[in-house]
Formats: sequence, structure tokens, C-alpha cells
Amino acid sequence: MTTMDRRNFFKYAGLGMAGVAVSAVSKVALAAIPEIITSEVANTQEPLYPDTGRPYQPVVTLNGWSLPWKMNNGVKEFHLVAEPVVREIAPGMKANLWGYNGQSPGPTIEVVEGDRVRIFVTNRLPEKTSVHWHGQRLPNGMDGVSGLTQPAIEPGKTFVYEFEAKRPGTFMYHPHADEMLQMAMGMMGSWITHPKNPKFMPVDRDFVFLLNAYDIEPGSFTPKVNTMLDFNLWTWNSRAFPGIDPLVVRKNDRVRIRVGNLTMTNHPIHLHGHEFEVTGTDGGWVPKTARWPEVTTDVAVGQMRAIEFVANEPGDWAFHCHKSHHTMNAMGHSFPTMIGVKQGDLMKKITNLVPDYMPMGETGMSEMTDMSEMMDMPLPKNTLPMMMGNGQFGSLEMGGMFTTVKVRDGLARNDYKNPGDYKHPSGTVAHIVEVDLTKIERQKPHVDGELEVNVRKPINHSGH
Ligand SMILES: [Cu+2]
Repeated sequence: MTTMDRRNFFKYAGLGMAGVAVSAVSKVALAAIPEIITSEVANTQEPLYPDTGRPYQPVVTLNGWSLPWKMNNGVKEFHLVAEPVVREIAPGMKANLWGYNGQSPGPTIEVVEGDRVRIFVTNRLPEKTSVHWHGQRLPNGMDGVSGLTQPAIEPGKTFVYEFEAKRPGTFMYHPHADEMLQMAMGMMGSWITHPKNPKFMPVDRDFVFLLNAYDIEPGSFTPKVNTMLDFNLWTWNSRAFPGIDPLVVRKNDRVRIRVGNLTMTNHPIHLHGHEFEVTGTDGGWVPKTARWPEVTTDVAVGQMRAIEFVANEPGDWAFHCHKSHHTMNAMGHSFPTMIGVKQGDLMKKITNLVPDYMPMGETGMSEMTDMSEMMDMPLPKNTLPMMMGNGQFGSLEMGGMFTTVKVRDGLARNDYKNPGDYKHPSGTVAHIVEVDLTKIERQKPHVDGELEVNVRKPINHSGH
């Protein structure tokens, strides 16, 4: 990176870029290689506008950043370093992961259709690795499958990949060496190839993130790497709610959100308050005539989906995976269902034996949120409550793959700062009413089987 590049990089990446460091590597050994740029923070960085090469509208990586490049005789050069990292999953919990350039996921790589790209990959892991450029058209020998298309990158060694970014779209990168372990440890990143024509399918805000999952025992820091299906931390870009930043958009912006799935299961991604269309898949852009409206789209394992909508409804709209156990953080899976079970007697007997015993779930699980937050229930260290996060009306009782799309009037074009809670116009919030339920008869179905749903007796409204 030249001094000029670096100055521009910091100029463009003002928000929260204090955590980004340029470390000088041995100039003798790696004279021709771009410097190593790392990030030490887990919050969303401002988009990185290109100061060399062809123009494009950059993406915003949710709780992440884009990797600056060095232009070398018309070739965009990047330097990825595979290494152990400490990633904050959410405030109150850190994990020992493996990633790239200081974080998991690694930085997003952004190039333009037709760019010649050279990526140096240095392996600082204790075992060999490789990088597979998921979804790309490239020479077979650049595909990054260790053993099949290249020798693995041994610890301490640097490999170089070089190809033309032929096809615009959303891609991912991840190891194809000891793959299950290395992905269970967080090794992955996003890759965006912008269209040659910056006017092609323009949007005002363009977000990207990866779905990933970990199995981290409550109280511990390192994922269990032999887990095949039973993960307990469901994350977006290695963050769990409430650690996932909101997606801040301006009212009437056209918004694109690109999602890649590198977990071991599918995730139905659901947006409240708006319909969207899937405009991009693994294979490229979807022609207009082939799109249909959705509010949930399933992202299968190994897939990428780009969704687009016009954000014309102001508010704090929930945006989450619709598998309800994916919007919870790690918990003991083994406690029994206790809804409707009166534990009174049993509790006395158990507390004689186990003084700290606390019965849970007689009326549902949300009492667990109340307990852990209000009674300060001792959680193991470095463990997120199962259901947490506070909104302006109370606890959200959420974790995992959940955040909000915050649609606001009057934001500046490039303002991604959290605008705080939505101020609801008066009379537009669901509220309590006083009713006399004894005055309402429960209706019986008609003999022909049709349900009579009208409530015949008036409800005694008070309040407004
Ligand atoms: Cu899910």
C-alpha cells in the first residue's frame, strides 16, 4: 500500500477505523507483497470507496470491513492472512476463532467485473490451509481445493492466486483444507464482483454478510470443532444478537442485502414490514421477469442470495432467521419442557438436596430472560444470556440471527450510524385495552361445521 493509498483508505474509512492497523512485514522476505492490513474491531465499518481502478458503489459489510488493495501494473493485489483471532461475538462474549486479517469473517474483497486480481495468502495457522473462491469462474488451478488443484499452504508459507473476476455477483471465500474444522473455527469471507457498468442494477445501500454457526460450550472460548449439526451459537458474520449492528437505511432508499450461508443448515431469512425480491443467486443476477415478491427466502447451505426492496416504511423492522431456535443464544438443550407443570412441591424437595436449584419454564421461557437480567442469575463467564436484547418497550427475548432494519426519514446519503429507537407516530403502537372477558361468550361452531368467529357482545373499551 502506498502512502497515498493508505491516506485515502483512512480518509474513506473514517467511522470506527481506529481499530485498523497496518503492520509492516519483513520488507526483505516479502518485498513485493502488499502490506498486511488488519482490523481489531467487530463493528460495521463505512464503505470503502475505490481510489484506484474503475468506479463502483461499495458494499457495507455487516459487523465487518472491506480489504484495501494495492494496484500493481493494472492488477489489484490483496493480502489475506489466515490466522487465529479473538472475535467479540456480542458484548460480554469473546471467542477464540480462526479468521483472516484479525477478524472472523475475514474482510470483504471488492473488485470489478473484468479486473485482474492477485491475492496473496499467508498461513499463520498451526495447520495447512487453502482458499477456495466459491462461485467464481477461474482457471481450475486457482480454485483452491488442496490436494486436487494445488498443494496445501503449509504453516508459515505464502501462496499467490491470480485470476480475472469474470462474472459480477456475490461470492464467498473459505478454506478447502481440513474444511469442517476450519469453517467451524470461523474461516470465511465475502467477495463482491461489481458490474463493469456502475449504472447496472443500482441501489442506494448494499449490505453483505455471511450466516455462520459455532458450538461453544457456555463458559468456554473455543468452538468445538467436531460438531456436525448441533451448533449452539447462530451468528451473522460471527456476531449474535444483540451484537449484530442494525442495517440503517434512508426512507425510500433502494436496498440490497446479500446473504451467504456457510453453516451446516438452511436459514429462512425473514424481513418485517416490506416485501422483497430475490435479485441475485449463486449463479448471477435474476432477470426481472423471473422474480417474485417474498417476505422470507430460504438460503440453503453453500448458497448466496441478494434481496432488494424499497425501504418505504419507516420503523425498526425485525430482520432475522425464521428458525426460532436460531434467534436464541447458547443454552443447555437438555432441560425438559415445564410449561403447565406445577413445580412447587418438587422444588421444596429438590432445594433440600440442591440449594441453588431454580425451576424454569412453568409459564414459558421468557421468564428466563427476566431471571437472568433482573435477578442477575449467575451465568458462566463469557456466556451470553439465551434470550436478551432490550428495545424501547422491554426485553426482545432474542439472540442469535436477529437484528433490525432501521428505516428513517432524512438521513444523509452515506449515514450508517445507529439512529436509536424509532419514534412511533402517536396512535400507531399496539396497546393494552381494558376488557371484561366475562361478558364475551365463547362461540360454538355451527352444525355445518363453519366457525362462528364474530364476538356478539360488545367489548367494554376504556382507554382509547
Ligand atoms: Cu437459521
